[in-house]
Amino acid sequence: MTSTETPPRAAPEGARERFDAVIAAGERVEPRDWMPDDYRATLVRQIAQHAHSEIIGMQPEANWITRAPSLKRKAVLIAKVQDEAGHGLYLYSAAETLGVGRAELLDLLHEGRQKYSSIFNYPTLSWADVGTIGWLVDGAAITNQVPLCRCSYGPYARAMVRICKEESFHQRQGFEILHVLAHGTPEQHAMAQESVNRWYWPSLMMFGPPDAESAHSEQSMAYGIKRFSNDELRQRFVDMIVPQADALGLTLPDPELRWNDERGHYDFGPVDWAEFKQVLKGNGPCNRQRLAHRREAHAAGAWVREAAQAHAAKRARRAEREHRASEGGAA
Ligand code: BYC
Repeated sequence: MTSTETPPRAAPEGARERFDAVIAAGERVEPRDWMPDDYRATLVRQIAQHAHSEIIGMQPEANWITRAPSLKRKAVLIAKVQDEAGHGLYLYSAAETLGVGRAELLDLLHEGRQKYSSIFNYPTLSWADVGTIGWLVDGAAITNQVPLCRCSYGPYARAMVRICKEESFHQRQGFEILHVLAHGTPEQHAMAQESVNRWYWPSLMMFGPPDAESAHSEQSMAYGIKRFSNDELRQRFVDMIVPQADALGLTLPDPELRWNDERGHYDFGPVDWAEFKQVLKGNGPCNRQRLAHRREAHAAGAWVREAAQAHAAKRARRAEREHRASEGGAA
């Protein structure tokens, strides 16, 4: 049994009531507070999936670092990919406050027992994809993640504040890349449009299945982990990107997309949920490649982890010796 599958623990007297009161008041649950097992399990599941998405998400963009069209674009892209690694670290650290180690979570990812975002199983075929990922993928991420800054679990909410600031910058750089391409030569415009055509629908899938099929939404919303449902956030995203696409001079590949005066929102066509399910089952265009690459990178980094542990152990022994010496000196 792993620490992600801990047996149920009885609540100390009054703990459940205190927990419920914190949630009802919109306050924060902190690591040392008592919490129900299903609250902890849901957080571990979601934060781990989120962390895995950040580090797997480095791959499609890193694919273009060596081929970025200028030194400036290369420097910005390297910084963005490094930011994603940092987001992974904040999130694995947040998960650690729930009593589950990073090594264990990485094992679950590598064994295919924990998910990462469907979006990163699509290939980056052109330079325009770097712009589109910034605009649509980071745009969807921000739409989903800004409400998570108000998540009921303190360490996750605080990690999200910093992540969202960095994601906003990512989104702007993606929009700017696409703006330059869309206003460039006819070939550049066509490359930008072709890229948006490929990424638009998968970006809508990032918000998860429709509410009626979302296994966890109701409980997560009751616990103040999720603040809005999958469909609410998907709608918010579509409403945001339609005018942005106009500003870019690009079209979104949905003939049913139109403003609905009565609803005060854009209507949009049906998402291909069969494709989403296939990607989640491991049958997307790049699932195998992404996991194989991650496993290889992890194995190749073993010596770094061993060296860091040896260094930390040496420092701890020295600190211990100095402590003993100072105690001896004081005596
Ligand atoms: N992809 O009951 P539901 C980023 C799973 S990183 C894969 O609605 P929930 C970025 C779901 O896990 C983007 N799986 O679930 C990084 C569940 O499966 P399990 C990642 C998905 O948790 C680098 C099942 O389907 N962001 O933006 O209530 C560069 C049923 O779904 C997906 C986050 O992780 C999906 N798209 O809601 C650039 C944000 N959707 O666990 C950008 C935090 C659903 O029962 N996460 N599933 O096996 C969340 O907000 C929620 O977990 C979700 C899903 C909205 C994603």
